[in-house]
Amino acid sequence: MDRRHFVRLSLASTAVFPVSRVAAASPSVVRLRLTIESRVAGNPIPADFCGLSYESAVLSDPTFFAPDNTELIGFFSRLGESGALRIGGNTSEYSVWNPMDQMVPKASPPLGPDTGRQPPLQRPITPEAIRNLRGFLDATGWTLIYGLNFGTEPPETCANEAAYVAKEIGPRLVALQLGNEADLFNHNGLRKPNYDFPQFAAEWRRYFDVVRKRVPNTAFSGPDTAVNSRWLAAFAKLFGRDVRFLSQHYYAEGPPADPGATIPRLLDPKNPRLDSLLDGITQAHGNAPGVPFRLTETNSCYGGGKADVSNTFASALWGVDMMYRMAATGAVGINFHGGGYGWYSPIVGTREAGFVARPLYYGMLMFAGGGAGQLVSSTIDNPATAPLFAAYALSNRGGRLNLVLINKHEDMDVELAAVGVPSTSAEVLRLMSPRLDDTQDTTFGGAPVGSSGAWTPATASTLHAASGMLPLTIQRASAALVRFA
Ligand code: BDP
Repeated sequence: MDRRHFVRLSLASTAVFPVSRVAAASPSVVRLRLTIESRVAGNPIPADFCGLSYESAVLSDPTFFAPDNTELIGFFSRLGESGALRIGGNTSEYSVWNPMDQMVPKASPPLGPDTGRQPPLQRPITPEAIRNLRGFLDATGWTLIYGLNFGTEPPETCANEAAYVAKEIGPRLVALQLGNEADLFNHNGLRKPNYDFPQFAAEWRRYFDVVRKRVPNTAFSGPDTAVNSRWLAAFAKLFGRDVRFLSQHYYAEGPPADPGATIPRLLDPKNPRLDSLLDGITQAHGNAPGVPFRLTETNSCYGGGKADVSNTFASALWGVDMMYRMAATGAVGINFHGGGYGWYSPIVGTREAGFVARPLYYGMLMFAGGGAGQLVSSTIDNPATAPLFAAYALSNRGGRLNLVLINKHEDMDVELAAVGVPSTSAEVLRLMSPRLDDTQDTTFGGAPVGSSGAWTPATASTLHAASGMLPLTIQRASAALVRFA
């Protein structure tokens, strides 16, 4: 059903609702006060904070990340002047460097996130794929984090690949990574069941030494572990001085067959897996002071995502909250994993069929609207009355105040009084969808994202703050970006 037809039908069905049902469904309201202290600076939001992550296997189709894939370039560019593309995932351990372009049959799309449910398939990466990738990065303004095959290739082959990648990608190469989720190697068949951190550290050192010798001016990052925060902290201690940034992954839920992997759990800010990640980051910072952290792979539900959870509007609210939450912890960036038609992919499709923005993309679009800059202090007076409401304030690079207000409550509107704001007008762009579990009708600023990432806000409303106070309502299951003039 096309979008317009759907909207018409839903309006019609609202109109014929019995009054009593409408009343019963009407949301409750909570009043909150948000105090902004613009002079109390929080963590910076770097220009390349926003990122996407794709499987290495995608490179086995050299036409995917290519300068003439203008449609995908449009979707990337819409997310900001710069961003970081991370190539890795499970398939990085089975992607083989093939220095001969002509001998390789092209892979057939779509290549999405590895679900872990198929036997691993070796796929070639050729020089042509790397040259085209550089063209793609130039067209988008994005940089690259590149995962080498530490799982099944010898360090010398990784060094050959790294040398070519470093030469072709040039200044757009931010870091090389060795190993995707080596903390799971002990039970995914890549190493023996007794594989532990000391063995990983010894191997990492050996690969690092060989590869770095070939590319002495290229930075590394790691450990790119899945969940074991103790490995992250231990890695920071041993290799903190050798890496540009530390990295780990995070999936809020999974596997998809878990009946507990639901929208309410995704939206719950209290998640033991997140607590473990945050603890690991704190310990890593203690072990390697001054070395930043980047969440190089994340999404809602591992195992390729979960239908009717990962692809819903809830993922947009989760995603934008996650981005600011990570920025608030001092992380320098985040990469949402995706590709193909994976349930959690922010952008789905193929060159042949075209690309479409999923709800999660709209969360990233909202983050792009807030822009790079510096977080500033913002405090909700009584957070316990609305535990699923999150607020962030930032001073953008032009020194203007932006507020990001995320109401994940399904049945409660938030009437906010934002105090300590400039007494000027503010533009409000809303992130909305008919329902949390809607998959089709998300809009930002009243407008959908079209082909090639085309987006022009249709309904940016203007509000006026008086005496440093701005009142506004953030309806249930929606978010708002407020940009002061
Ligand atoms: C991560 C892997 C990635 C998978 C993802 C998933 O790095 O390749 O696609 O899990 O299971 O652990 O969705």
